Amino acid sequence: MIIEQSQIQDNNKKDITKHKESFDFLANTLSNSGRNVDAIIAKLADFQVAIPSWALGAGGTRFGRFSYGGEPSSLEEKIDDIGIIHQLTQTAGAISLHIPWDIPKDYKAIKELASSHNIIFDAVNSNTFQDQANAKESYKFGSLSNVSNAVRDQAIEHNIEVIDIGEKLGSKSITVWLADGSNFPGQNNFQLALQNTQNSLKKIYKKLPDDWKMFIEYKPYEPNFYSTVIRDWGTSLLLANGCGDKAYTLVDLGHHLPNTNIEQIVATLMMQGKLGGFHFNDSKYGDDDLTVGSIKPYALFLIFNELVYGMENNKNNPDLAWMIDASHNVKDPLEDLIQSLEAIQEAYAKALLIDRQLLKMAQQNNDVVKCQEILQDAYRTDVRPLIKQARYQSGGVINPINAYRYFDIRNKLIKERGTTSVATGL
Ligand SMILES: [Mn+2]
Repeated sequence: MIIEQSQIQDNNKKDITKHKESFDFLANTLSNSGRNVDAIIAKLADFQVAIPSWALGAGGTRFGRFSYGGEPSSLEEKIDDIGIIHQLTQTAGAISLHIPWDIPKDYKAIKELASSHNIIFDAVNSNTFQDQANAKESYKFGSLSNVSNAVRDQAIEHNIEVIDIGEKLGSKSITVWLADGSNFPGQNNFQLALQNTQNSLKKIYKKLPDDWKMFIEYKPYEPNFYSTVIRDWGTSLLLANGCGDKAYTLVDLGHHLPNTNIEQIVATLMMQGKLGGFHFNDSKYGDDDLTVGSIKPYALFLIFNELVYGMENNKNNPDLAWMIDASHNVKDPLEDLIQSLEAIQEAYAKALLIDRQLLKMAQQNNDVVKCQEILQDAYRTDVRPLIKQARYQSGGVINPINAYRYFDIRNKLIKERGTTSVATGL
């Protein structure tokens, strides 16, 4: 489903007067305090976040799953859904595929479809956390860390196949997340499991094309509850360093124990030039995969403070691969993703407002009160007119959720695809 550009323009007509008023006021205020509003808007417009192919249907929990109707049941339909989000927000110009759920049948056609929506293929994700039909070996007791050679080889082969598929689509990176670990003390030899994982990753790394990156994701627990082989950023960094220059750590906001200082992790990794990928979501207790910014927006802002600092100061760190890694249980997934994109842009815009010179001076003078005032002055600024302006200038809509509802997109998708279609991989 394609929304006509004229529909977008008509939709913006209702909102433009009110938007202009609030934008002009904010732009004036910011300019008067020495901020370069055009530069901020250009950065917001440039910022693109990948949508993973598994986020477009109802995720469900281990207790149940409640469908929305009109869910995409093929890779083509998933790309179409991201196309809708991108058309409205101009912020979702990339898709992250999960193999084997999303193996294209016709590569040329898939590439053409994506480019018709202005969508590129971001990192490809391997899957060794569940057994595939007809698989010879089982991942029940781990994949890259498994005690069995045959299981490890199968998992390595799978990752290499994922790289091959990604290459055909124009991807430039692979994300490896392992569910490997143990549920009970004594079940695993920690050292052997880590050593096996390092050796397996090295074999995958060897097959990595020169212009590719490998992202190593970590997670402290779940689905294994006693130990996880790649449990934290330090372990991930250790493994990445063991592989080589093209291997990086990936931070997923939900993959930390409660109250972890994620912004400090970001700062440390960027200083080392080793932060490669970033997965957005929000959480209250664990890997809750809730809408970005719905629970801890201030923490997200503090993380963006470090990301912006790193992007400006750590030229040894590559451009990051941004992705939303969330699950949608009680909201329309497309609306949920639009809300997440808005929250990401908001945190980014606020971080761009921080007066870095002033903050540095206050830090040098140990003026703790001033430091907090500078951060919170940026945080308390209502930056939404900047985001709307960036979207509007890029050809998107001023108010994406309103437009999504006004265009009645979910009902149109249900009409097109029916009420029982289920997104593959879920
Ligand atoms: Mn993730």
